[in-house]
Amino acid sequence: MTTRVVTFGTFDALHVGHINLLIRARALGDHLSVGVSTDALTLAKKSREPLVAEDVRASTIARLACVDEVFLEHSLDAKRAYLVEHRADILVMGDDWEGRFDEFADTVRVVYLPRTPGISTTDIINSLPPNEA
Ligand code: C2G
Repeated sequence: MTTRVVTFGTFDALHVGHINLLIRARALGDHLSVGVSTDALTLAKKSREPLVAEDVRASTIARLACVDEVFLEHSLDAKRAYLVEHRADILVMGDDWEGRFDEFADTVRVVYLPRTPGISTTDIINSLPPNEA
């Protein structure tokens, strides 16, 4: 019996916090599918364009040993359909989302993992020098 894990994210400016989450998510099962937010969804949920385009973010995530499958996440409202489409047994998210996906506990095990402290894409962006262009 294969235990299939699904998680979602933008994974912009990929960093150790993202990778720690993916490794821990994969360790909860035998197969990990990752929904990578499209550029349009990222703009909608973060009010900024991602630094790295969706195709590059998706292909980068796909190269990680702990990731078995990648798909594009087009909408935050389609999560139940994605979970069915990818035959999820477990939905994993960082605990900044604590409680936000409990509605799916009727069909999957919902796990919120502690975020890696001290790093975020926002901090990385804010640490960059102003664009002199
Ligand atoms: N994360 C983490 N530690 C950090 C930063 C991020 O564990 N220091 C986790 C987040 O909690 C999330 C995952 O890494 O589970 C991806 O983070 P983001 O790319 O910021 O994803 P987000 O914008 O929260 O998109 O449908 C859900 C959304 O697509 C999630």
